[in-house]
Amino acid sequence: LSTPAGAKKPYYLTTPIFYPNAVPHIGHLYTLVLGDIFARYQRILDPTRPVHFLAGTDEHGLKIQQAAEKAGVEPKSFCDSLSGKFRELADRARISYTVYMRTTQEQHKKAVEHVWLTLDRKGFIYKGQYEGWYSITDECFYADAQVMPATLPSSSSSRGEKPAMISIETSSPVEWTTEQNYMFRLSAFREALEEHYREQKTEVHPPPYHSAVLKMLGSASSSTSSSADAPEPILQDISISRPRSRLSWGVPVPTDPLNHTMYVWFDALLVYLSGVGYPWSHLGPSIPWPADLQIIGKDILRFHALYLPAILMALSSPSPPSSSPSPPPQKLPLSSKILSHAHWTVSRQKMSKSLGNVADPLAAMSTYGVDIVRYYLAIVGGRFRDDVDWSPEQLTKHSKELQSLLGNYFLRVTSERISAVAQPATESNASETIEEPNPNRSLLLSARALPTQVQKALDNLEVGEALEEIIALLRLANKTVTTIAPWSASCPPTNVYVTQLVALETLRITGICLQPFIPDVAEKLLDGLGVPAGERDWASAQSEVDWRGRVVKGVRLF
Ligand code: ME8
Repeated sequence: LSTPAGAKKPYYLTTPIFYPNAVPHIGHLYTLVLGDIFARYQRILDPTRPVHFLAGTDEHGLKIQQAAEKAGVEPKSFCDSLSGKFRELADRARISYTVYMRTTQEQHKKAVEHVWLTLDRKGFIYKGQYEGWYSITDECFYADAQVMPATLPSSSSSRGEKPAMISIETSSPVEWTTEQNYMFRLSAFREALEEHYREQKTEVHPPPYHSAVLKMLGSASSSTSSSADAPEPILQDISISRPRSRLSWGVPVPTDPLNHTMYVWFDALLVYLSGVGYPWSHLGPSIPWPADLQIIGKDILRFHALYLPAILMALSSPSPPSSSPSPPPQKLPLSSKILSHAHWTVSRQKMSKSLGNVADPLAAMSTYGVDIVRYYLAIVGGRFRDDVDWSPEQLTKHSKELQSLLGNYFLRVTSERISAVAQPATESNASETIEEPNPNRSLLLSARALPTQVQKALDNLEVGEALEEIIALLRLANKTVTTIAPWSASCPPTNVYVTQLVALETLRITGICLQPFIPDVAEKLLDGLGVPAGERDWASAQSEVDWRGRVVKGVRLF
């Protein structure tokens, strides 16, 4: 089936946009690397399909306003400098984003105003009294059941009248807040959302997070939930503005700009639309919407799995009959997949500036190399289910293993000694020249199976599994060459030749599959093997190559 280039809906993936209230840490790099793995994978899986990859910074809200105040700088210039640090991190780590969106950009504010006015016209916004425990750190309200008393360090517990309270989940301090705010009718979407997730129309991965979403929706589905579980509060309407007296740093509410500023999360979630040109006149093949994959940390699952989808549903719903004639609503489908990952800790604790345990991603990349850090984050953090601890010892262990299995192997099988013995046999390629029984045959079969296995793992969003498959093949390759010992005088020349061909073929396939994870090393490897630029896609990994006449140059990969 030949579809002309450009006629396919682009693949669209997103990472969260980070708060530029402090310098980035290793957790931010981790999410970016995961995004980059999928972006690069999609590009080589189907080189004719454009990939849009959004990253950026979330620059409004009380947290930024206060951080800027503390630094004695205007919020915008405060954000300019810190947003730059996030972008620098992404560039240094070779994150192949295509859009770097900042919520202070005009394009974003225009889109957000459009959404507000549309929702208002459709009756999904009303003014109401809102009370709850507000955390500035987390930029959200908590219910009574979600907070507990705590003793806070003196600097942050200066208010005498109430005991200090913190969020049970994040330990962030919260304050009792009562306000007249604009509210969004989130509760109107509970049933539709429940049905949507029950039918797996959006898949939240890994599955425990899918169940968590259903639980947030009050669905009694999960077989694990027992009557002893505390009842989850069902979906309530959310406050989507703040009085301007308290929050001035944000997008003014277009219907009440002097008195109200939009709640930072309302504005932030819409970046996924504004970043790819919303509002569109219609959804066509060149528009990337809906997102194919949204990668987030587990801390912001509720916002991505409930709030954004409800806003999209509201935008897609018809206008009330009483309102003035308006165009038919544009259907805005929900994202296909959400990948929610666990967190990185340092010394088993949440990273925090006050604890002084923040792992610096730029320093790590300078010390160990960009691809080594990417590899470590992906292989150790590739299962997403449990929190993982940042450990330089583990990093070194994984780095050594990769260098030995890939780097040393490459140098071994391209060494002059082997190449000198290896004579082009009359037969045309590796698979034809192998005689049974020969460990080369099983290595070649395993190598040929690799792209399908890696593809299966990545299509299932199992990054760790994909890398494990690659490492398992490299282990087998190393074992095979050690067993055959082509460098020994007793190894017959044909066997030396076949061993080298199979090794080169194994490296070529591995190199193609490794491109999403460690792009620089993979490039050096493929360059060394003389693989042309047009033969580095997934389909090429699955086809055979005639090595005759190719010039292979063993180079240091690390
Ligand atoms: O929440 N381990 O921004 P944020 C792994 N602006 N990942 C981590 C992490 C850790 N310890 N800490 C942070 C916000 N992350 C909002 C998002 S989206 C419309 C708005 C990653 O700067 C992870 O992806 O607090 C997490 O969800 C995100 O950074 C939160 O970044």
